[in-house]
Amino acid sequence: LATAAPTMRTIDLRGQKLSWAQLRAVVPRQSPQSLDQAEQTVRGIIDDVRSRGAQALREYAGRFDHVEQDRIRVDSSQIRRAVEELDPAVRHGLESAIERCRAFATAQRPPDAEVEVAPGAKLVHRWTPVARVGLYVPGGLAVYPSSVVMNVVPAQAAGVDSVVLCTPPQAEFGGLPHPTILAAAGLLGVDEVWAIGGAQALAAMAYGVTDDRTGDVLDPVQTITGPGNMFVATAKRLLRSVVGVDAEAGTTEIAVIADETTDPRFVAADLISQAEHDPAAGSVLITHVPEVAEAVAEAIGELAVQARHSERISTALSGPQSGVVLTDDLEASISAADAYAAEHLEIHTADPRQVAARVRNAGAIFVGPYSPVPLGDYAAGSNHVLPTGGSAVHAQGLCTTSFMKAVQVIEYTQEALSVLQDDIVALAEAENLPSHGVAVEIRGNQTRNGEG
Ligand code: HSO
Ligand code: ZN
Repeated sequence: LATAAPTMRTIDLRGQKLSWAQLRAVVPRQSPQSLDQAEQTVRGIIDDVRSRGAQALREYAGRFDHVEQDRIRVDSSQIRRAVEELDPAVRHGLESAIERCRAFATAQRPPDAEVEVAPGAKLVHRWTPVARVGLYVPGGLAVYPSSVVMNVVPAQAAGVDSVVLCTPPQAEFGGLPHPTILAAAGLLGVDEVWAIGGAQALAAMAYGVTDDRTGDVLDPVQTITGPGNMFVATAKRLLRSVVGVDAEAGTTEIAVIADETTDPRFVAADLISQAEHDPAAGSVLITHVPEVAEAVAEAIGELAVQARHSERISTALSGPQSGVVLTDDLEASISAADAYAAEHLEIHTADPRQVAARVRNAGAIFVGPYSPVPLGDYAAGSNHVLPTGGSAVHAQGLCTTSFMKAVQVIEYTQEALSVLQDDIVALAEAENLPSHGVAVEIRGNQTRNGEG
């Protein structure tokens, strides 16, 4: 049965002078109702995994993934076998992605900052990797070996000591994760993989789990990263006080800024490509040229019905989280894009680089007609774990520093300290914390005594 061509809603902003807050409110978004519901469910799952550990994980695997699990941790031999049996074309794709991602991730390693702010007053901003990190790779409607690459490569470039990967068990593969995911882990040298999906995986990594039935131990991690659906994104938000997490990388989104030079077929294909992920995915076209909006709609009509996942695509494009935003001019399109703060923003204009330079809020910006989002999804070398839901106003995509933290190192000489003695004593007195001042004075007095 053919699915009807999807209709995107239109948000007509022409002739309106909206403030930033008003713009933030009118751009397409997922309904907050479904997010609230997810929060209740996820809270229950996290508490359950925390208190009942592996037993709870086995129950969720039965309920959500329809598998009965003997071992939850994947045996290394299964990972090795998956690498051996990997389709050579897929292997080539993964290896080339790993190479480009590694080059970009390595270049992101930040240098330590060292400065002598005054004679004998030395400060170092010293970067160190997080010791142990947990990486989540989703299952759901698709299989994501590419997400293994996106999580593991920057963690390795950061120099973390240990990596655990969690990904859902699959009924089709006897309760093991998808073999291509295992193969990707194997190619990257990751040997700790657990077949746990969804919010329960994040809870397991945050609190740690001992599997009494097998003796396997999942040690707790300090940072969890990875993309996922609404439930995974919610789990990250709820676990933020327990572990470090990367940005909310929930249901995927794409926004496109178009003008009269845009090829509507390119744009239609790209909007459809991200809608393919999930019926809740968001695809947004922003343009001041109504004819282009019409041409894109027409091209979507043609391409969407032919797509393998036409039904899912149609649901996503017709949903409240998708739409066409009509603006007065390119300037207004840039403001709308900034307010939407897309996970992925494509720029298809006469001078795309110039427009890109003026955008502040986006997870990743794809510049010009030959930089489509699927390039970034798989092979560009950039990361595809990116902030969604408008969080790109404050958050960034996964990168090497997501797995690092800086320690501030302070080393003053006695002379350098004595220069500040009066200042510190005065500030300590002003804060009614005089013992702070004493800790400095006591060192000055020693000198004077020593000098006799
Ligand atoms: N577009 C997704 C990533 C992905 N696409 C993986 C295909 N595979 C979120 O950035
Ligand atoms: Zn994608």
